[in-house]
Amino acid sequence: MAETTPTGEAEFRAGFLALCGRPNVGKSTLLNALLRTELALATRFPQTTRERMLGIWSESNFQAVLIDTPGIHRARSAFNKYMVREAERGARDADVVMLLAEVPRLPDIEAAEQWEPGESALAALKTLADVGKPIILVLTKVDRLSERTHLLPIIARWQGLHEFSAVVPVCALRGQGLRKLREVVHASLPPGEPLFDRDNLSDRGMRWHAGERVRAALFRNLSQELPYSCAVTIESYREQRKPPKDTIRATVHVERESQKKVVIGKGGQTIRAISMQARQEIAELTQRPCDLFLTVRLTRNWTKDPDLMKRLGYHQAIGGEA
Ligand SMILES: Nc1nc2c(ncn2[C@@H]2O[C@H](COP(=O)(O)OP(=O)(O)OP(=O)(O)O)[C@@H](O)[C@H]2O)c(=O)[nH]1
Ligand SMILES: [Mg+2]
Repeated sequence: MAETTPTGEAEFRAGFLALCGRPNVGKSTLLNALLRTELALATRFPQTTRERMLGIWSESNFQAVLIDTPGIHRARSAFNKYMVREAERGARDADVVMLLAEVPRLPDIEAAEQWEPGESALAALKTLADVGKPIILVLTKVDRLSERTHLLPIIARWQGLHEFSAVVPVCALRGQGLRKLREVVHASLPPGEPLFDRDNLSDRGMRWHAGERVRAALFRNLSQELPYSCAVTIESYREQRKPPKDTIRATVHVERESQKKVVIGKGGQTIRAISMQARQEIAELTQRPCDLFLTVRLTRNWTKDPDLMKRLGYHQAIGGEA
């Protein structure tokens, strides 16, 4: 255990902190804001995060290992069930859970006083409360509020539903509320030594992050539904020392033949744009130039077939086992 001052103030604390909530509430954006990097994939589309990822948040007096989880939602397909299990597993593995919930867009204070959380936000709370860990409620996207006073009835409504260890309103995009969140997180972690080297930012290697950058480019270049039918596997990742350069070969898997054409685009236009954007982002992350070669392949109905999902790297919680 870390040495403490007589007041106990300098005691180092460390632990796992899961970021949970409905899809699209801003979990990955908050993780990036806390880590001050664009590590996690965050898009305007729900169900962007597919698997748990650890982001290692090191401060002078604590280390919180942040678990970015997929959104908790009512899942139908085998793959969506996999994502929700990943989220629950994240909460179970944590010392403390953050429930993220968006503030509603409200016209006036009367509407704020009438406001109730939606069914799916309540379902996310129930799922997490059942796990039994202390829960910090983080109210996200407060920049959407026309008046800050609208927050009070919203907070009161939530507090009537569960005994949260703290409630913190934030705007991750503008960095508001993060100092308060830092204090709350420090107070909620158990005393202990750092769990990871301070220089590490993530438990996932560059192979995994490179795949995520390709997925980011898919979201940017394809129409709404198609990125959900895509998976990315990295076939090879070669690091050349002199001159420093990475060469990556990756496959974009689609579910149906017709989707292959769309991803490739007229004369290969779309896949070229995807490759160029992903390559730039990977280079920003590694601080080295990179060559990226993408192939598009049909892996028929992979989101429905647990064996194929496993082959594409989604193998953590299939079959109900954590
Ligand atoms: N206005 C506003 N938008 C935000 C804020 N934080 C996140 N967003 C936006 O909300 C959208 C979803 O953000 P993500 O961080 O991907 O959300 P998520 O909860 O990780 O989503 P899933 O991984 O799909 O479950 C993105 O378009 C973000 O830019 C905020 O503080 N204010
Ligand atoms: Mg996410």
